[in-house]
Amino acid sequence: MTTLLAIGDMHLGRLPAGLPDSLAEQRRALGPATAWNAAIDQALERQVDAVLLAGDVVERGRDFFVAYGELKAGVERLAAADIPIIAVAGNHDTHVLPRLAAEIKQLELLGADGQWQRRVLADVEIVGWSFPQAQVRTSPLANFPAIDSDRTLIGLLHCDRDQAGSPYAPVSSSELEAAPVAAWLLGHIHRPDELGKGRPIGYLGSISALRASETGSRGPWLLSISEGKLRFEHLPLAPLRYDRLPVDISELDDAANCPGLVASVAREHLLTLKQRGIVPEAIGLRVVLIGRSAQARHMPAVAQQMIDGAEVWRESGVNCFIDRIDVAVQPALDLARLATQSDPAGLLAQRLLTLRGRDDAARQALLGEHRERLQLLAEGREFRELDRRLDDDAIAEYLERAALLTLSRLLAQREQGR
Ligand SMILES: [Mn+2]
Repeated sequence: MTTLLAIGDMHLGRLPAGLPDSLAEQRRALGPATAWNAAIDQALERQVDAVLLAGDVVERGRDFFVAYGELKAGVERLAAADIPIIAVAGNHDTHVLPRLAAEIKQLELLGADGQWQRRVLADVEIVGWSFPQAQVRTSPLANFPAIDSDRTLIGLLHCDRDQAGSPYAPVSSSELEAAPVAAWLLGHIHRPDELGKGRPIGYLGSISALRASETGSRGPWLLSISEGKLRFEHLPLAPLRYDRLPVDISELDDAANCPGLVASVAREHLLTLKQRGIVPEAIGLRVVLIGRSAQARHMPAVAQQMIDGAEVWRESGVNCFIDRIDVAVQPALDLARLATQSDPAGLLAQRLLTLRGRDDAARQALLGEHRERLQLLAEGREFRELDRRLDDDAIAEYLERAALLTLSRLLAQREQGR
């Protein structure tokens, strides 16, 4: 059996952004260098046959010395155990990675000058390509070599998948699928794909969260290859993680109890993580208040108070902080009664009932009116990383939320007018 530890975007030299003030001093300890060291511990403990780096190992050229120190210490520990380190360069480290490879002799750069290159490791062969300059507008797969090998082939590449016109080595899914490799280990996109499912072609993801939008588990992947069969295991050893935390306030009778409820849901979340063996140094919670409540319209103010007064707290040995709070609480309203009225509130209530009802022509017409506009927004650069596919349910959810908010404001105005 051959085992490989595959690491995606590390960006050594970059520090996590947006931490609360009281964790600012720990920024370095919560950054990618800590994850890199933990990954090396795993590589040594599991005695892997090689460590693979899928590009953007280093954030910028001027981080040579930061990366040199951090990378070198790790590479030397691996080299002492005779574990090779094989890397391809990405768009961030096009120039600095070859320089580091020239200085650190155990670090092997694969596919220099944009030429595909192969590296044999027992019964496995790694085939990789490195960025020759910071921008590459054509697909590197156009020059993928014809390979005649009875070893299991593993592709290692930094690229932008299914983004035609991207300056970062655009490749299409169909090109990746057509290549004669057993797996593609990709770098560039920080959100990891589910490599354990189906044909393993996907992004390894960042090794540790670099910003709050990088939610969920981060870390290297352990790949075991035995008689041509591949097994993937994600090792979520990132020192910093962010998670979306839905908190249902439907049962809350007093808004003043909201912080306590958030704390208890956070506690449960951390216990669940702990049971899965995931214990980061710090966790940023992206709270989403959900549910239906008569207090819905007070919740934005409650959320703001919580954010203003938020401090880091310890839970299960982890530093917890609230990164943000979104309010998606729906007002508890008697829609059926409202819908009998012919005023704006009544018209809104009717549309809400249509949205929640069965999928008939009226509902489709309503969704159709907004599909294109919402899709354009979702594809905007700001939201692209969210990778939000807008199906009918997602559109209905957005429309419902907007309509309910408007409706509760209308009703509040009416109350005040009385
Ligand atoms: Mn990149």
